[in-house]
Amino acid sequence: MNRLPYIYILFLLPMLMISLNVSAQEDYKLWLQYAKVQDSKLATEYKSKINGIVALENSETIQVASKELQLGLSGLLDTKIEVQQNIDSENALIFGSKSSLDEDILKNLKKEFDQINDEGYIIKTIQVKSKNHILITGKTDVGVFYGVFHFLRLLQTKTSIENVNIADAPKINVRILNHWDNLNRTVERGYAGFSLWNWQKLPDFIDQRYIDYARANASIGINGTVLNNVNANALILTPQYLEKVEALANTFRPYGIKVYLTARFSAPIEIGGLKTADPYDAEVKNWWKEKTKEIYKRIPDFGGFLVKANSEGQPGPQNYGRNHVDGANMLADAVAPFGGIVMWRAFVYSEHDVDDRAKQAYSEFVPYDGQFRNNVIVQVKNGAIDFQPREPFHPMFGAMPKTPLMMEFQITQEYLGFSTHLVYLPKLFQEVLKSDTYRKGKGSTVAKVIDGSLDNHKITGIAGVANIGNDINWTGHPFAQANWYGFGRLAWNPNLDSEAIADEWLRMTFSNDENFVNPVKEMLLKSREAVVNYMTPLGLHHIMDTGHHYGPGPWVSNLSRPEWNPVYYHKADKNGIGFDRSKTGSKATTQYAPEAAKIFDDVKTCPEKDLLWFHHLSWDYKLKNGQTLWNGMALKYQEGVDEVAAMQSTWNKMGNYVDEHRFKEVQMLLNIQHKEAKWWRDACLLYFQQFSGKELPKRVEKPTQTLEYFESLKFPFAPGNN
Ligand code: BDP
Repeated sequence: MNRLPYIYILFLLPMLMISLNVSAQEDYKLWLQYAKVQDSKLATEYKSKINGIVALENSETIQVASKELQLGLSGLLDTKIEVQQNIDSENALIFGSKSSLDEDILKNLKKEFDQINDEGYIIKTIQVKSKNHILITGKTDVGVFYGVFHFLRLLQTKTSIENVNIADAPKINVRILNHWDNLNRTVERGYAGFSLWNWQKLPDFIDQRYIDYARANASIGINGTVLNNVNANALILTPQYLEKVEALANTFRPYGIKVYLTARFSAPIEIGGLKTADPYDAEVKNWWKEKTKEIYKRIPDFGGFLVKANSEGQPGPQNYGRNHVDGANMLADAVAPFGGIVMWRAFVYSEHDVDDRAKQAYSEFVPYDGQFRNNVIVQVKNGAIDFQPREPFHPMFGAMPKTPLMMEFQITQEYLGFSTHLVYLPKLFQEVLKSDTYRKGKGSTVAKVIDGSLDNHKITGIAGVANIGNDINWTGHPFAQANWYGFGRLAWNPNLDSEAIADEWLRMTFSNDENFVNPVKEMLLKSREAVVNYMTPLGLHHIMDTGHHYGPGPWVSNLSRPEWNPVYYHKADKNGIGFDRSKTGSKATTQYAPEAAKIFDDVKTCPEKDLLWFHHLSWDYKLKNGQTLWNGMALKYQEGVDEVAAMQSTWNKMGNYVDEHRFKEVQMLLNIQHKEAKWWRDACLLYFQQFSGKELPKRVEKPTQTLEYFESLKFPFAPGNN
């Protein structure tokens, strides 16, 4: 080693104490519990391999990495870990970036360094002066930090560190959370309390929560955060708020997290005093340039803007007869000199367009392929309607090769039972990422589109609409933490398996005991299909009650915009049910590559899980299992309810493996989920039965109430609906 290592104990104690006070509850600690290793053989191995830790640098990021290692190791190994000044003794855990390594080590790591990008890391057992050590390194400090978290994960998940040799790097550049947080601290579609950002106390008060938020994100490789709602308020761009944003950016910086903001397209009028926000207007262009300069002066690594324009009433370039390219490129030009990007959302549909809503974003955006500046990335929701329990992948992913497209997933459960229902979303995410667009033949998966490998894009991105609020457990449901975690892991590598992610999350969050991990993992993996079954089986979609989207509302038909009404989506009548999007219907299938279109078009090859998304079928249509559509659908609803009952009985046996608080919390939530699953089943089946005119099959339980009762339920104060 050619540089003096540094020690960092000074800051350790006070921070640790603050964090322990706040996180009295296990809930708060997320997957960073760092519980004592129970397996005595492994504990002995770990202790023997980690005599002390040696930091090779003292940048802010390496300081927080060192702190995390000390926190993690002292918990996992239940002993104080020495911070060493040098590596004279054997078995040190050494960490620092490439520039801090000496020639000999560098030479030996050439192969590994070639494999990783700037955010990647290497964790490797090395010899220095014939003594063994474990080295964590990377090309940048943040890479090292990610390596530190990976190393801690090995210990958290019972992995031997006897002879480590790991090189890993993220496959997607922009791995970002989208907070739909308003300046008054309400959260649009938020079910975990109020916004984390305490605007009133910022910039002077830095809540420990901000730091723990950054740690949690860094631990899963999330490197960006959009602080405010896509339904934007221009005030965020005023000096009064930018000062607060700057404080958050300063707090997150050591953790490798860049701050981004949503830009309200009409901001030049609302806060700039201009008469127009026309992107062709010289004054408007200049206003954005100056505004951007002002932001970068405060926040030199500001990430850029996220924009929802001409969608659901938000202002945009179309207000001035311009188009998405004009709007996006104007903002892109403003941020380009500073290395910023513009994430321009493709979530658009119009009440003036009589075409199938599922087709509108494609129709509006695909003609612009290749016309956006190279620092614009178009952000596309995973499906063409809106974050349903299940949607086929959005056709845009297979249709804009000359434009980088980023994925937008919703981690918050707007349409999946809020934070009350246990639904493991990485299953949903993985299903979408693995879907084949067939754009360049078989194997052109959505994952390859968004990681840029299919069309060689330089900027790549993936966004998750956050499910985080100021609830003590962050996400409302202890198991919803898995969705934040899983989003981050898949953002790092969209090819990871959701089962492996569930495994590591459970071990890190709760217990390594196989008697816990195995049954609860199974419960997680089945939970997504359960919610699909009790809400929207066989391709049904958007039949939630309107506005708040809480509970069933298949009967709703009186809203001003046709495509806001559930009846628009299920089209149930006495002849059958489903939305015909095939060649004989809206022809939405033609927006897919021919191979995919063919599969969806033909009722025989269309996956049954997507059947009623693409086809309108008679109640007597025969499903693959021989059941009629009516019976099959009713049985699916029942299956969903039964699955929740199975989840309850699994969980009820887990009391010995989990702290009492979380055990009870999950138990109560599962009880609500079971009640609500039955509500869904009964309300939907009673409603659809009016059209099918058929009896419920025997295995389906009798409804608990009448249809009139279900239709009469009103929820004026359902959360998340501002
Ligand atoms: C819908 C939500 C709405 C969001 C919108 C969006 O209901 O609150 O503003 O998406 O993504 O799912 O812009």
